[in-house]
Amino acid sequence: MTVLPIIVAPDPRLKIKAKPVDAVDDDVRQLMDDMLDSMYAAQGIGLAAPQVGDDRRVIVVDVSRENEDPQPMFLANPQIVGVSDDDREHEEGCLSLPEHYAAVVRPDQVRIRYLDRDNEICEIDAEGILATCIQHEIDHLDGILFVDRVSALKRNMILRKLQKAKKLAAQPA
Ligand code: GNR
Ligand code: NI
Repeated sequence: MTVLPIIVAPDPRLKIKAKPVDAVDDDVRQLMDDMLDSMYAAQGIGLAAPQVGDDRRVIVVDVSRENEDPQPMFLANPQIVGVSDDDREHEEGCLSLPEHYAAVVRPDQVRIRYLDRDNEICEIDAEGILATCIQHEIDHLDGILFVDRVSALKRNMILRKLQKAKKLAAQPA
């Protein structure tokens, strides 16, 4: 059980384009497990490797509710291979933008191709919160945060507040 610290914006490590893994081996599985521990510890429903300072294309997701059995998903090299015509707007949050929320419009349904924890190629159709979450995580792998998908006014307001909080936290008492 390893809980890794989650990087908070603004930070250049959240802006990188992550690199595909060659295969899901023991090393990648270790990363997936540490990410899942870190995600649960932070009470998130998804986490992407760049948020813990790793530049591989790996995400973990669990959108089960608190009163349900956990449903962890492990995805390496996730790719959107199909999207619905209809969109959905969802209030998004991000562990790298703590305490900030904004409505983001994305396709309601997506088909995702990925390598699972056993290095098998899988394809799933996702909709609703699962579709939103997986798209949010794939964005992280491309250096995109949800604030990049809202108005410049909202984006700058959120990023300025986070920048200010960092500066204050860095001040000696
Ligand atoms: O925990 C999270 N909740 C969430 C809510 C709406 C849309 C996306 C998310 S993902 C977020 C965790 C996170 O920052 N993943 O990158
Ligand atoms: Ni996020």
